[in-house]
Amino acid sequence: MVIMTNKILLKFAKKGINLSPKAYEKIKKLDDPLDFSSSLIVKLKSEEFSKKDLLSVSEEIVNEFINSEGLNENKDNKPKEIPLTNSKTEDKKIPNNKPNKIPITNSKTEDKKIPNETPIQKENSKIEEKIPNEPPIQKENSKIEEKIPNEPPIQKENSKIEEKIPNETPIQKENSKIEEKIPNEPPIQKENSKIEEKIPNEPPIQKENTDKKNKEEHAEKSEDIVEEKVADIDIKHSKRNINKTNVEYDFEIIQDTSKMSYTSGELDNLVTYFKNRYEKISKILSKRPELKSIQKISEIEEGQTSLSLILMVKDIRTTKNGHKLVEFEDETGSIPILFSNKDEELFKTAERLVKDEIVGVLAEKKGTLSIGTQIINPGIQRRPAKDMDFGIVFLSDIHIGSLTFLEDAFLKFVDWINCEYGSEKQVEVANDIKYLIIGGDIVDGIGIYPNQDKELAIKDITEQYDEAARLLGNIRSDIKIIIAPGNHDASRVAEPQPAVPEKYAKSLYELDNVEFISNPGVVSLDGINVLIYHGRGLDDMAFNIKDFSHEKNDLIMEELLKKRHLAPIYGERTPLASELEDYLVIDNVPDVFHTGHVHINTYRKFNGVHLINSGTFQTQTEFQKIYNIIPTPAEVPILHKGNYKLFKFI
Ligand code: D5M
Ligand code: FE
Ligand code: ZN
Repeated sequence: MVIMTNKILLKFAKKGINLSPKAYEKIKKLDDPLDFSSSLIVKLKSEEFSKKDLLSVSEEIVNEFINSEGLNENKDNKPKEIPLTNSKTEDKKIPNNKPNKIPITNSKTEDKKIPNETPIQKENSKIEEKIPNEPPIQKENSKIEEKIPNEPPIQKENSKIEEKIPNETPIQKENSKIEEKIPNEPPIQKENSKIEEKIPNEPPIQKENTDKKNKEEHAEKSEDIVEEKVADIDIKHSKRNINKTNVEYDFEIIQDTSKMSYTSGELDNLVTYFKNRYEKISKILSKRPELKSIQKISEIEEGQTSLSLILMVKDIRTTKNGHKLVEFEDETGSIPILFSNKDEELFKTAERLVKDEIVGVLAEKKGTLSIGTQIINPGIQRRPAKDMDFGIVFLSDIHIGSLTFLEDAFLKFVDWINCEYGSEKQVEVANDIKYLIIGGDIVDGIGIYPNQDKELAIKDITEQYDEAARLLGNIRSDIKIIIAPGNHDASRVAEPQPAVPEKYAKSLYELDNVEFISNPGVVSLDGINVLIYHGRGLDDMAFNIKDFSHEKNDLIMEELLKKRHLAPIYGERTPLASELEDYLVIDNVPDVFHTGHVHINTYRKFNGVHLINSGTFQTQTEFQKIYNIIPTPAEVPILHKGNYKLFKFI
């Protein structure tokens, strides 16, 4: 709670807002103080208080805001007004995310899960003196913890996942091929040396497609990343193909939590939930050769010097000399382990630890002090490239119903996918598209953040989905559309989120080429496995890990794959429902990991897995202005015959 306290005050302080002690006491007691703080800041900054001078927030202002948002101090304080799908279980589930009701992060397992106290005493002050103070050297993106052998992955069954993970760094991409001449604009070099190209407003001269050649070579080595603006060529305008398609789809839903029976959300469930997370990730970790002879904390003997453990992170502190002191736990106890900043590589890994994640730890025990020597992430095996003779388009965060939704650009996108817009070559790509995935925030929803209604073009959730159905209904019917919910959709807020319910999206359900899935969800598209995750977990990672940011969400995706969890941090921004099973564990490594939510396009390939964030079709909102989030709207990623392309519609 101390950490939470500082975060609340800091949050307001950063925006030049001073909290009165009473106001602070009030906020602290709320179910989701940080989320509430964000909302209040948005209100204060966007409304009558938009002057620059230091604001002081009294208890009255807090009360007024609580009342105006219809919040109950003992209820989930999210200002979301969208009716929920599973109303029976909803109210009970969400309380699990409340820091003041259940001692989540720090002590969640203490009371019930850990009967025995650890034999190792915490003596932080002594530790600090023993290690000299040397600042860690920051190297970005320079190190991969995993040691991953080239073994074919075994799929679809947790118990079969083989995780011998020795040393291998991902092979760097060699984006050596530029397919087209760029007469209008010079290529802009971006991180990962992607090629950005603008296609001239004329049909380009056809050249031999390099895709086949690429397949011959090592996938990650010869990868072709193309970014291009879709040429402003209107070929013809026709209505949606209403005939039933003859295309054969090998479409399979691998993971969909929508129809699960949800838990009641009692404390017992939280314990079961974390136990399940621990067991699932332990199973992966225990295959690692370094962790062959692990023991439990309670089994550590007096005088024992080398430790090999599978542990959950309970708390992370930085000592006054800049080392990381991490309090770990398992079901038998807890243990503090120090990671010295003298060991650069190890320290960098320690800096990426987050609360509630599960890792393997090797340590040297000297008396009461344990010094970490290695942190072992579950990691992933290299994914071999698969043959793919079709294209998948990735969208998210369309935010239909918002005034900032870029309808014109979206209409161009629809025309392109219908093979009616773009250069000849771009239309050829469109012609190969078989699947379209929408990873959440299809509509803008209502009551998602304070004063959102001022930015809404459509103020009724059903009408928003009607509009979505009208727009998506113009897409040719031989493209299968897969829709997962996001935090703006009419699903419950806690993850895993069930599919967008028919009740609010009837018109979408009436389209015969649309499939609905939970968030997260896993589909197999003609053998290409795609993990779809809207991405609230990315927010927590961006805020908690040094060097990570919303812009670098590709690095976050890589880290989540290594951690084998979509939202490891419990009880901060991402509301997680404590189900009996932790569905946010990445059990099986996908071919594609698709996220959205942050409204910033990224692409990266990690150990053969395509990491794709599909950006948005919405320009910056007032809310995003406050967080200085600069979106990359109307840029559409495509996985075309195994190659990544980014087509821009503005
Ligand atoms: O998210 C749009 C953007 O706003 C995305 O970059 C994440 C960011 N976002 C969303 N909620 C929060 C909170 N609570 N704090 C900070 N940043 C946030 P969207 O889901 O479309 O609203
Ligand atoms: Fe969004
Ligand atoms: Zn979102």
